[in-house]
Amino acid sequence: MSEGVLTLQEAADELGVHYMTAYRYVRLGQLEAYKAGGGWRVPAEVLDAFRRHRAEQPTGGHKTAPWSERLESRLVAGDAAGAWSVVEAAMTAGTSVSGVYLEMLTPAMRSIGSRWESGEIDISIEHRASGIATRLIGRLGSRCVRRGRSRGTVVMGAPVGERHGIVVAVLADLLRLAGWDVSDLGADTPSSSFVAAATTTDDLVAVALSVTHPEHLEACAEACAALRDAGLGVPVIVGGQAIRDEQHAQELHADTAACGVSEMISLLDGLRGGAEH
Ligand code: B12
Repeated sequence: MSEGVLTLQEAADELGVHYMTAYRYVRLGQLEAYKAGGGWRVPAEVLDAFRRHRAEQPTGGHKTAPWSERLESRLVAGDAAGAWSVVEAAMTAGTSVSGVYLEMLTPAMRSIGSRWESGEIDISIEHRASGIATRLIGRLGSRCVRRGRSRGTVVMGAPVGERHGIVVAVLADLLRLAGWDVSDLGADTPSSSFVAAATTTDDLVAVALSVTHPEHLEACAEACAALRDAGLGVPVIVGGQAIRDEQHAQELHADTAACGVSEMISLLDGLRGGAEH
């Protein structure tokens, strides 16, 4: 049993591995560590749990946590380089870009939100994690470039006051991967900007609004009404954590609700005749 908090060199010595091996465990989210006094620190109980898991493996290898937890640990630690290493390792192991977004980043961010709500982590950690998530999306975005002929353009954003914009960027990339062009207006978008973008976009196929916090439903309704009054001839689709169901969408003056990305893609496929081959 180890005691207290160890430096990374002490942890490496206890594990009988080189410092760089222990550093790699940290960077890949396998060994939980935090930064203090200019170096990495490993709580003794974390090291003991890591050792126990390693001993339980028949090969003597380390039983790794799910990718989403490994990513979450790097986001919470404020370790941008480590977060990217986890993403790269997951992709090397066969996870697709959609998988990174839907099975890693989404659950990691949701869990961070729950940990903030329960008082386990400070709001500053959530802000820092959001910054790193934004940078990850920036890097992943280059892998979501649509190839071939465009299937049409979706104008997308979050209404005035709604600052949860990470999700808009994620959805935009996922739609691009499915062959659609996206005009991403981001968070906190005025109704007039939705209308301006929609009325000047060639080959518009739909307008989509994301609402995460119920406080912004009124602004969403206002934007949907403005889009309806503009007579675009394309559906206005709402989605996000604050949207309950189809009836709720209609109360907000939208044409329909999509509860997830695959539902949104099916809706678009329906509008433009089937999935892309
Ligand atoms: C990051 C974050 C922030 C960041 C946002 C940074 C940014 N640039 O986006 C900051 C720190 C700014 C923030 C602020 C606030 N936040 Co916040 N935040 C979060 C957090 C941790 C993650 C959000 C996220 O990015 N999730 C990842 C995305 C990819 O997942 P998703 O939203 O679930 O989206 C998926 C689906 O819903 C769907 N989807 C979403 N939109 C759409 C749209 C369409 C058309 C379709 C088809 C699908 C779809 O697709 C996605 C992929 O599957 C959440 C926790 C959570 N449960 O999500 C809290 C959370 C959403 N925040 C919350 C709160 C309370 C706030 C604040 C009010 C806090 C405060 N007092 O200041 C403010 C509000 C700011 C504002 N005016 O909007 C609460 C909301 C509670 C509630 N009642 O709903 C949450 C749930 C945290 C919690 N557990 O309490 N937040």
